[in-house]
Amino acid sequence: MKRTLTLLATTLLAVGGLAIAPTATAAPCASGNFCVWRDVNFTDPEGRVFASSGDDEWWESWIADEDSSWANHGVSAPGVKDHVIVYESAIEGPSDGGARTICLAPGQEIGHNAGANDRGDAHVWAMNC
Ligand SMILES: [Ca+2]
Ligand SMILES: [Ca+2]
Repeated sequence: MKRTLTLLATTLLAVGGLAIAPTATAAPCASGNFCVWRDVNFTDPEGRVFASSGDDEWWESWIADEDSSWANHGVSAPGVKDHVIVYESAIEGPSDGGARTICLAPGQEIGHNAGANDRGDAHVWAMNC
């Protein structure tokens, strides 16, 4: 039942994303990865995608503060960190990354988000948002 509710919540979130970006399709992101694109709707001027299956506490300059769409294709399992939190600053002591710009549940794809646009510098996998 809990899994059913989680899937329902994920579906509702996905529907919300589609309402904002009606032309969005399933993001091209390999299973197990968190993917980021520099343009909205999972696109990039050079066809690049930032894909990461682990934490990255200091994004490379080409994607840092350029992120405009995001997809969490992490694989869910009991006890697995399957959510992804993006931070506005690199996580490098003494910085703790500062504010969270966006957080994605497993399977969630966000084609556009004005509040998080071009702000990310780091991401960490987590149990929850
Ligand atoms: Ca951008
Ligand atoms: Ca930033």
